[in-house]
Amino acid sequence: MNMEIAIIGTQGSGKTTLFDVMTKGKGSRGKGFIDHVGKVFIPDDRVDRLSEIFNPAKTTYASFELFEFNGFGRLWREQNAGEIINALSGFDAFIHVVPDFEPFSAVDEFEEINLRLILSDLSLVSTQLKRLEKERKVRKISDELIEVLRKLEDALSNEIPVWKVELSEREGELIRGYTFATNRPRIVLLNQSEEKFTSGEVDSELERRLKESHMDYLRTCLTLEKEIVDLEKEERAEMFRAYGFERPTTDLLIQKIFGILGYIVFFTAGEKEVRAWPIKKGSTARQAAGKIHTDMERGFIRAEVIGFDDFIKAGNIKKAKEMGLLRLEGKDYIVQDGDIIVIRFSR
Ligand SMILES: Nc1nc2c(ncn2[C@@H]2O[C@H](COP(=O)(O)OP(=O)(O)OP(=O)(O)O)[C@@H](O)[C@H]2O)c(=O)[nH]1
Ligand SMILES: [Mg+2]
Repeated sequence: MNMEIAIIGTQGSGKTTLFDVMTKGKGSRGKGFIDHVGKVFIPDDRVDRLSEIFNPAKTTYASFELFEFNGFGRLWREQNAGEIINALSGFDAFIHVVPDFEPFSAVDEFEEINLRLILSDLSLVSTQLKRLEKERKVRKISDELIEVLRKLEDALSNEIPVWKVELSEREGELIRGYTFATNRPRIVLLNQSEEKFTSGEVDSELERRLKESHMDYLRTCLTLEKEIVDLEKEERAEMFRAYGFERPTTDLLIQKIFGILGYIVFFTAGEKEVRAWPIKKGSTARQAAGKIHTDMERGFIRAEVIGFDDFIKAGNIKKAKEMGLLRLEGKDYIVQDGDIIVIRFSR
């Protein structure tokens, strides 16, 4: 399964601008609450190096699906909250764009989305409770489930998000199947005016609230960034530097998304293709094989593995073998970030 990331934010906050920057303008129109959908390719120097060495017919960067989701923005209606929450089930994380330029108040816009997320979850929980109470008359429903949902309903009614509610392990398990909006991993992107961005000014009240909600945030000026990414490659780097961007926001966002979702990247490399594969940290060699092809997972024998740095040291596979840097690993080997892997399998 590919990672799916949704951009959310109030109307006019800069979602489309961010979407265009991240997909390089190559998205297409979506349906329902989704305005745009596209692929984001993850720039990776290691892929470039491997590509130089293997000179493959095809080079494939890791990617994820990006969506501009307007269920909490222009298309938000409290009475449609149930429908909106249903549309969220596939998203692994949110990028929440908060506008910090005239005439917006960043704090208000941030809180407006928080409120809409809470109202959506409240609608989900209340609908569930009503349904379960009814079903209870004809079949056995776990009291525990009803209790934990009541606990959440109570919290949400007091504007407390799901992530803040203390739950036991058992309670957490009971609600695992529900797709709440207020406990979805989220990164805040503060979309500033050019002046605020270049002067480094951040509203202290907003900063306090972000910190209080343990939310990671990045700052940018999207209109400026969009102008820069539209430039030729050489000019681009220079302009990014001139305007004080540490790195393009897309790169920073990707880094953060990988961090909060716990993803790493492994590589496959050969004459046909050099390719980067995102995978959950802690995955086994066999699971990695399954990402490439189900046949490889089924018929998995072993993996030949070499870390990226070791491979660069050796220069090529033959040399790596001679140097004893290429390791044979079994199905339970835990894949490390940057591993180059060849799967041996039987058909
Ligand atoms: N000053 C300033 N204006 C911006 C910035 N980013 C976006 N805008 C403006 O805000 C308006 C909305 O930008 P969009 O990217 O379309 O915002 P959106 O969130 O997709 O809007 P909807 O999908 O209609 O809710 C445009 O007119 C942009 O030019 C920014 O960084 N600074
Ligand atoms: Mg838009």
